[in-house]
Amino acid sequence: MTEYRLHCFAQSGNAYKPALMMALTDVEWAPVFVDFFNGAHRTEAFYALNPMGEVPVLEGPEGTFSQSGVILRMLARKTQKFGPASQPEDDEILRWLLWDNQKLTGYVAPYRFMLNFLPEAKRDAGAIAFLNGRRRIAFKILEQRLSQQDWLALPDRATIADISACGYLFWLDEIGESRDDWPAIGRWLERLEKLPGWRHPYALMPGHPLPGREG
Ligand SMILES: N[C@@H](CCC(=O)N[C@@H](CS)C(=O)NCC(=O)O)C(=O)O
Repeated sequence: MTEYRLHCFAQSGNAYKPALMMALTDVEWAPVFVDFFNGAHRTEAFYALNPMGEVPVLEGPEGTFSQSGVILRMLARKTQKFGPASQPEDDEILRWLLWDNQKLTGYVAPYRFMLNFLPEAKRDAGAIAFLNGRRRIAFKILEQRLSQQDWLALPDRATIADISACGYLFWLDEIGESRDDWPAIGRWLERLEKLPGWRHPYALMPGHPLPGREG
């Protein structure tokens, strides 16, 4: 039997984080499709699974977990991969996980959502401009960090901080960005793509393309 069940959908970079972690660590898992764009995360059944009403949720032998950062930390402990080897490393990894959740993914995800998935009539130009400004600051911080070292939290190896921060960045085209304009980020994404087991989010999780967007 499959060890883990990840409630996810292809367009979710937050779900991609644990999906990628499991792909990179050879953990046995199966996706459970959440029909997010038809409101499946707003149903009683989903709130019973996660009172926060958020994807991802991971079910496994250790229990039911939400928040990608918590899931990544649990999987790192379980697999003994991409995690810390000491308390200072743990602190540094957590520091970047929190930064990613609030300042990088926290702005990139709604920005991409508004540009790509929200019907045009519902788009708010002011909100889009605000999110674009905030996510650009996060891009600059990421670019600066990665021009100093190969990996985000620890200089010499990939950790769950990298797996978290890259969550939305294999969709640079959907954010109106290009690796050419962010060379250190681009080289880091290439390093991630070379990790054994790496796959693009649309290849790892169900639900792509969205109905009506085929071809
Ligand atoms: N910090 C959370 C963010 C999760 C999140 O925002 N997921 C989106 C899908 S990608 C969601 O379920 N949004 C529903 C909502 O915000 O109401 C994590 O890392 O798991």
